[in-house]
Amino acid sequence: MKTDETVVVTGVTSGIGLACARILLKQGSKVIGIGRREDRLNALADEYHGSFHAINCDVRDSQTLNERINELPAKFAAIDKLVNAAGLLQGHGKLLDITDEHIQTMLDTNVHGLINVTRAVLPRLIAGGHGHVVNLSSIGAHVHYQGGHVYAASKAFVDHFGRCLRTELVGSRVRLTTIAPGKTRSEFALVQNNGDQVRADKVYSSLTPLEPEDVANAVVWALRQPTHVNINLIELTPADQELSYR
Ligand code: 8X3
Repeated sequence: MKTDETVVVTGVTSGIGLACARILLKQGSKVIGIGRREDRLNALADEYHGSFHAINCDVRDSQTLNERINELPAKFAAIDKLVNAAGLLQGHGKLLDITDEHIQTMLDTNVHGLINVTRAVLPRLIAGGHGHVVNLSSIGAHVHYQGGHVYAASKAFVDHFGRCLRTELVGSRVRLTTIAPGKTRSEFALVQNNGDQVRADKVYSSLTPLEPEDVANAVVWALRQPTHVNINLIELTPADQELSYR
């Protein structure tokens, strides 16, 4: 499929965000990639010269985010779609085992960051009259498990925020989809384990995890449905992921 559209993707420097960007770019979309790692953003801009516009910004920083969106080059200024993929899990164990900093970072990124980007981009989606927002939630939003607390609840926020926002968007021709993946092989586990690769690898040792491309395929499938169809929610997990804690 060949497309002519501009898509904002957050969390674009790794994992699901990166996989979404690569598929979209391959299909001919222009991508505005938001991420914190300048070297990776520059590499993407070099690789997809002319089709990829980098915004080096933390989604928690709403002021910089709004400035960057408002000063987009003309070629990228009409935004059609938004994929909110930035999100993270930090720390292990029960609520009293994680630090205040872990809690703050997760809530600021997964909740406030998603709100910041959505508010910065939504006026352009509405103006275009055919927009689409895809929010990356998590299976953790739909099941409860020990150690889930702040992270899983932040993803439940993403689910519910999306459902409420969708009621506002009816009639605007802006669609909204929530994607809730289970275990997905990415730097997610490395971040959770503070860069400890051995511990990170153990996260995926008991099953064959989803690959970021598996999730990105679901994202792009939702984006490619006819305009009268709104995919509300997709939940996908590794075939072997235990869900008996539901
Ligand atoms: C994280 C998914 O299954 O590791 O978003 O809790 S899982």
